[in-house]
Amino acid sequence: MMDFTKEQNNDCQRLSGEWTARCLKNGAEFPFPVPGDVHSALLASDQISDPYWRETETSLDWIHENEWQIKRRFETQRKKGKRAYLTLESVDCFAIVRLNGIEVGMCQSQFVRYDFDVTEALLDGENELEVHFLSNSKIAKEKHDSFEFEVPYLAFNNRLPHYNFLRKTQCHAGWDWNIALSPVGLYGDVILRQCQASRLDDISMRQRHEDGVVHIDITAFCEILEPGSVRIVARTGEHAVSDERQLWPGEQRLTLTLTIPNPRLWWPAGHGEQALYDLTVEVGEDVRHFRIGLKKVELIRDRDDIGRRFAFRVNDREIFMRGANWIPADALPSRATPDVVRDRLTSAVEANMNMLRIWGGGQYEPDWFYELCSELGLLVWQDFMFACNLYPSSDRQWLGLVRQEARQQVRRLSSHACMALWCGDNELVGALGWYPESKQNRDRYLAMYERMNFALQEIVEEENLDIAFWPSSPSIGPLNFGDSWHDDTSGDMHFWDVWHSAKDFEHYRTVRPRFCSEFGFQSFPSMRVIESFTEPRDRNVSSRVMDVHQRNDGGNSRIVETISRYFRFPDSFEDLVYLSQISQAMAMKTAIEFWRSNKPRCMGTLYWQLNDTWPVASWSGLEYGGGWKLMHYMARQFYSPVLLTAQPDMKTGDVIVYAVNDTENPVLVSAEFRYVSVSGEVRTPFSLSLEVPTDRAIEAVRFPLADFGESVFLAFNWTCARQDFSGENFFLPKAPRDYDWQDPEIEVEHLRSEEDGEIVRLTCKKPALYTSYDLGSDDIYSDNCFTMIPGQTKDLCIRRKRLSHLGPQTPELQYLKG
Ligand code: BMA
Repeated sequence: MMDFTKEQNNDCQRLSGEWTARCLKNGAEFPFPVPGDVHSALLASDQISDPYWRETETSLDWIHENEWQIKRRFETQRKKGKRAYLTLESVDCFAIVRLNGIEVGMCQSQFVRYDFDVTEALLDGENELEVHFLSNSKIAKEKHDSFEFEVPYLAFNNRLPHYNFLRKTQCHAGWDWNIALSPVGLYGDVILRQCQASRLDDISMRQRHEDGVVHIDITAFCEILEPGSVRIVARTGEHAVSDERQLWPGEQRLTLTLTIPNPRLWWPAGHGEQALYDLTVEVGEDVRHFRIGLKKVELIRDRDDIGRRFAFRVNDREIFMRGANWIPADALPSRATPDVVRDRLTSAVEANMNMLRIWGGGQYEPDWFYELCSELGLLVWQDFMFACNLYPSSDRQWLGLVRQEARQQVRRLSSHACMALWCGDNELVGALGWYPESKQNRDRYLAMYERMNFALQEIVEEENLDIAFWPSSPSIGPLNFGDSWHDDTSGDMHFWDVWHSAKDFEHYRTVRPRFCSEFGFQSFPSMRVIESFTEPRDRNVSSRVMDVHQRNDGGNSRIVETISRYFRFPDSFEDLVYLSQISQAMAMKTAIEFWRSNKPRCMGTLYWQLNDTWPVASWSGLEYGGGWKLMHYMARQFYSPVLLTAQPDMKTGDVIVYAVNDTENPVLVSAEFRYVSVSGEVRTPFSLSLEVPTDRAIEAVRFPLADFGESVFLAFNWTCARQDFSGENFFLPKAPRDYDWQDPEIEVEHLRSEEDGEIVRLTCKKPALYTSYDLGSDDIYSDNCFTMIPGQTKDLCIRRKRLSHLGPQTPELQYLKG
């Protein structure tokens, strides 16, 4: 969405705010805040109950099966001789727009900005604007039924059928982690513009970095309404440039270059400053404001003796990408506010992430989302919005709509410092092999796919905004339609064998991806979140309600089976929930530490998935509401910029400790290693100092398996000159269930310190693994998933308090039991 919120043009009137909605089925009227969605407005006016509660979901299907009308009245002063345009940033999805009873336009895509000419319909004085939403579910079916041949969708993901015919967030129809509400609404701004000589539509930017200067090529895409001269000005701080052009009516583009000497570069988190510049662009009467960052990003795909590399180079420095996949912030769009999103993105950075992939089954996020990413130092891998289904792109009208979407979005997002990559889709190459129709007639569906994929590539490359295009995620490479779920020699990989094929965690060590952009393991959210959607009688892993809040067929069984594979079976539901979170943390730790130890063969890991859209069992590290699961705490450790990790030598069984350094300079690391027995003996401290280079992981030390002895594990910690690069880690040569864990006799003391405020001090008599002090809390602790060793104290402090939608909770210690 273009940031009209900051538009300063005097003839620009925002029409967001209080509207009134009417249900066309029963005539009920209720207030409708814009931006907003129908479900949230119905909920706010007490006409429906909480969609996330127990099994409420399907009882709300009448909402997407119906038509809705939203209206508002507004006063305006009609400017003589000016043309009037109504700009709607994001309408979900099919809707007829009427001004004073006159139809002024029809919206067909949530991802396209519409600029309707309302010159004839606009009145001086009072006006009435109406958006009439049609039923997207009905239109999806009609489009499917009238299509030349079958275009299948993933039925086990999508409870609501045929949404692949709609340009609407695909997971609105349900996903293997999402509720299927199919929201309807106006998500961006609604603006009335009265324009004399020109109307500014899009602005794109590209940067050219030379010695000591950055040139920003700014292109303004305008509709010229009267022949004459148009002035364009761009300024940031003390630097400005302007030009005046004689233009004829019609679509025109104006370009101008602003040069910034002695640039302060923008860096991803952990690699330098997130320097941002305020930039203003004026075109005729229109003014737009941007916050830009000066950075260069390249996708490195050099051939090597393995295949081809897949790495990002930012400002001439190769950077290992540590991150996760982003899905929409909430299944109810009105709840995805900047405050909520800021909290989730802050959590990502706090876990040492520097990249998020905006997954193709979600949405292009609003400008403020990318501004937050730029401010926080998160690079964005941006998918185009297609996922897992097949798409009707042999229909030229449909493809035309996609082209319009792609052009607008590529231009809109070009000014954001965080942008790193445009990717064609999520898993569409693999999807060709998932359906009987496309298995039988692969030629047809591949040709259809390639029409769309090529259109997207063409747009990214024609716009030429210096962000690379990658055909699909996963992909081995351009025009390679092979299996990138298993090929680890080139391209990006989705590695799902552990979760979806029930292989053990050690199986992560059988592949060495160049870049793993998806892999994940599920867990339950904390008891506190479970309590928010259940009655006490539902709190059992086999209950119907727990099944409804699990969208991946067999998911709860997989969780339970994994628990019994690695742990002694728990006595209570609470313990099972806790163990599910440990399993997930162990899975991701195993994968990510192994792949990081393969640097530079592997240059990035983005796990599935950062966040949740509603309270559900899922692969997320942040539960619904943003609380940190154990895995997110673990992520802060396995993503620490300097990492020591123990890996088994597949041939000898010895334990090799690798040192990994993702910072830009070599670091001097001092490490201490201990053998710890379940009964609490701590043996032979072994220390080591070494310099760790930045370009590759190195072997630091080897421990023969024979040295371990029964019931012993390895614990180690390291320090660096910079405190925030220090860390701790451990390695169990056997599964946790093969140890007789004893009561650790943990003692808790509450202290206060000047610097950190309240401190929780923990000590133990026997080792305690995966200790958690306050699972499901709104407090973000300095740690909440740690190993306790006799003789060591663990001090916890609260780093941040989060806004909560849940009631209070009292901390409760949890640890691995024997
Ligand atoms: C990936 C994603 C999603 C899905 C996840 C878990 O492949 O792209 O489609 O939610 O797997 O199954």
